[in-house]
Amino acid sequence: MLLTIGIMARRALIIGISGQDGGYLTELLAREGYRVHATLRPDAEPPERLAPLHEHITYHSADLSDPSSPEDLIRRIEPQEIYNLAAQSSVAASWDQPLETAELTGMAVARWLEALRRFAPKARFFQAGSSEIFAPGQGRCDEWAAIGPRNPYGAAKAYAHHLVGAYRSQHGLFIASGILFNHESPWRDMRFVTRKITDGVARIKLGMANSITLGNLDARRDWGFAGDYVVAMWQSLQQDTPDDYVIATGELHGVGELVEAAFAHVGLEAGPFIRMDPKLMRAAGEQGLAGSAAKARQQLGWEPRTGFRDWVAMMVEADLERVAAEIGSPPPAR
Ligand code: NDP
Ligand code: GDR
Repeated sequence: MLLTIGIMARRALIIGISGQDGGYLTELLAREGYRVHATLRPDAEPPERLAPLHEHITYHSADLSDPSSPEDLIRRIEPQEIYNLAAQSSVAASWDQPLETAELTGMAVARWLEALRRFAPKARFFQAGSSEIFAPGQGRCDEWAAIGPRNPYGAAKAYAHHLVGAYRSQHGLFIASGILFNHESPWRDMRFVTRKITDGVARIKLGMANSITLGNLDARRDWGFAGDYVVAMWQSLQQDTPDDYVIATGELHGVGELVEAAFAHVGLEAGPFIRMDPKLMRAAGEQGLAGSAAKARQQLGWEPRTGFRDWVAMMVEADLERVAAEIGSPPPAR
């Protein structure tokens, strides 16, 4: 007699699947054999890039500002792993929307942790934290670097960071957090400087634009590739104990350097195409901080695999293809 042993797929809940990291994390979890449950705003459709993954995903319409939403979802789905990626994630926009940012990027985390404590204390929870919690002017930041946010987004993430630590020690819950430095990809939202630049370069190359307007070209960031960073998120939930991990490359690059690299990829000099707008300049944090991912390397075996020029090239190529399709022309041959 043939015995069929049904192996139940592990259930993960991704809060904020429609953003950049949600797509890469879903790819990873699908490869690992998970059933992925995910929240979408009421009436929102899943983004087109998730279409190839639809057979792995169950979508749940959720209004994250509704206090009962985490409890309802956790009780309905009974996830073993929860990844909280949802946030108002733009530093610049957080000055225009400080209350909304505090609510979704900060307060909503308290609602998730409380629902975890009450209804799924055995589930594992990943919180997407940010390097924006750190005070400026430090050397390479590890998990013990001084906290001193300089904008409403960083302040909301700092609140969430402290809350994660408090819930972990007070209630013994498995809550891991990634203190994530900037990470980019072709799925990055256009509000962020990398994508603004690579989209601009593609449009200029294809004759659809003649300039890109930017703020501070001397601003520096520790940038990596998003596809590498979601690996650390997953790994941090596969450990014996929960912890905080800085996820970073340890390298600083300037916005001007990124502009040069993106234009060089299509064989153009950047100079004639760059315009400056003082309104896009920021008051603080422009020197940039580098991160030390030594703990993640050691405990998770994580490392950034994709180099600066490689992911910049990947983004430019993806934007060339997309813009060419928009205007009905083949991407330029090189
Ligand atoms: P995105 O901004 O691309 O995605 C944010 C997600 O949050 C989207 O799914 C978005 O949904 C959702 N969201 C935003 N506002 C609301 C709302 N009011 N109600 C419901 N959902 C909402 O972020 P990333 O994928 O780049 O980042 C993932 C997480 O990692 C975020 O928490 C971010 O702060 C953090 N992080 C990211 C870094 C990076 O460099 N990418 C670095 C450090 C931290 P919708 O599409 O409907 O707007
Ligand atoms: P950041 O990302 O604020 O670091 O937050 P962003 O890409 O917006 O800015 C990076 C740097 O580029 C400079 N800059 C410009 N930025 C934008 N957006 N537009 C411009 O035209 C421009 N010109 C220069 C900025 O001043 C800044 O120095 C990202 C987000 O993903 C957060 O969610 C995350 O927590 C942090 O990274 C770590």
